[in-house]
Amino acid sequence: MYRLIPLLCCLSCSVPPADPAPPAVSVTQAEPKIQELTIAARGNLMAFDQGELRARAGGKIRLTFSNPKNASMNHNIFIVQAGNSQAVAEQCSAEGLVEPNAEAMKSIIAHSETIGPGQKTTIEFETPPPGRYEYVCTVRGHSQTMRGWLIVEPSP
Ligand SMILES: [Cu+2]
Repeated sequence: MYRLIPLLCCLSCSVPPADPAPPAVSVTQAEPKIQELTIAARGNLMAFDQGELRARAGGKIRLTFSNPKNASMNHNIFIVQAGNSQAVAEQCSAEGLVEPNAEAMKSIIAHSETIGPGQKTTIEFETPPPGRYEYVCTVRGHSQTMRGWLIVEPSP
C-alpha cells in the first residue's frame, strides 16, 4: 500500500493541465439536433399516457411510441396540423393510410405504423415551426379519446 500512494501522487502531479478544446472547425454541416420524445398507449385503454408533448423549434424530433404488453388493441400515432385530427382519423384505418384525400395528406406532419400489443416503433421528422399540433391514433374508433397536443416552443 505504501508504494501505491507515492505512485498516485506522482501520476496526479505529472498530469499536464488540460488544454482547452480546439475550436471546432467543420466544413460539413453539423448533425441536426435531435429531440427524443416518448409516448405510449395507456394500458388497455384507448388513450395515450400523455395528453401533451413538448419540443423546441429546430432540428428533428425522434418519437418513440410503444404499445404496452397488457393492451389488446393495435394503435398508431399521427402528428397533424391543429384542427385536422378528426378529418385525418376518418381517412385512415388500422392499416395506416387508406387513400387519404389530398386535404388530409397536407395536414399530416408525420405518422407511425400501426403496432400491436408489446410493440414499439420510432419515427423521426423535422420539428415543425413553433405552434400547437395534434396527435391522434387513427385506428377506427380511437380518435375521440386517443389524442393530445404537441407543443413546439420557440428556440431560446
Ligand atoms: Cu389507438
